[in-house]
Amino acid sequence: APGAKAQKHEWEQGGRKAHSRSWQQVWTVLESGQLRFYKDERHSRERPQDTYRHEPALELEGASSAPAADYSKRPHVFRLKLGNGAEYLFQALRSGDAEMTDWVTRINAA
Ligand code: I3P
Repeated sequence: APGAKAQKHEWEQGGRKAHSRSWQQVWTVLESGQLRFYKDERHSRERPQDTYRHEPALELEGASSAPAADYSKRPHVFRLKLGNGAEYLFQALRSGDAEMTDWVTRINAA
């Protein structure tokens, strides 16, 4: 199931610190081995090409995800590491740790 989440980009591929590091609230869709981000659910349904800030989909092949136990500024946060080395934090905004665990499981299965 897609869901509302907050996202923070931490590292670019190649190990550079990400340029834009603030939290963004996004609607996230996991489908066909990709994560895509939208302004809201309506955009994801009606305008699937119109991703948040025109960001490309994240390819989950070679990616891994786990709870971000070392990040204590927000609750229900997990980390995504892509195969290319980029890293993101996500915060589950709907139903807490249960939702966070669900995302981690589904990302690792994708
Ligand atoms: C960032 C913003 C983020 C903060 C990040 C800042 O500034 O305050 O909330 O991450 O810190 O760089 P800006 O909005 O100017 O981009 P945290 O919430 O995790 O502290 P960081 O550079 O230490 O990741």
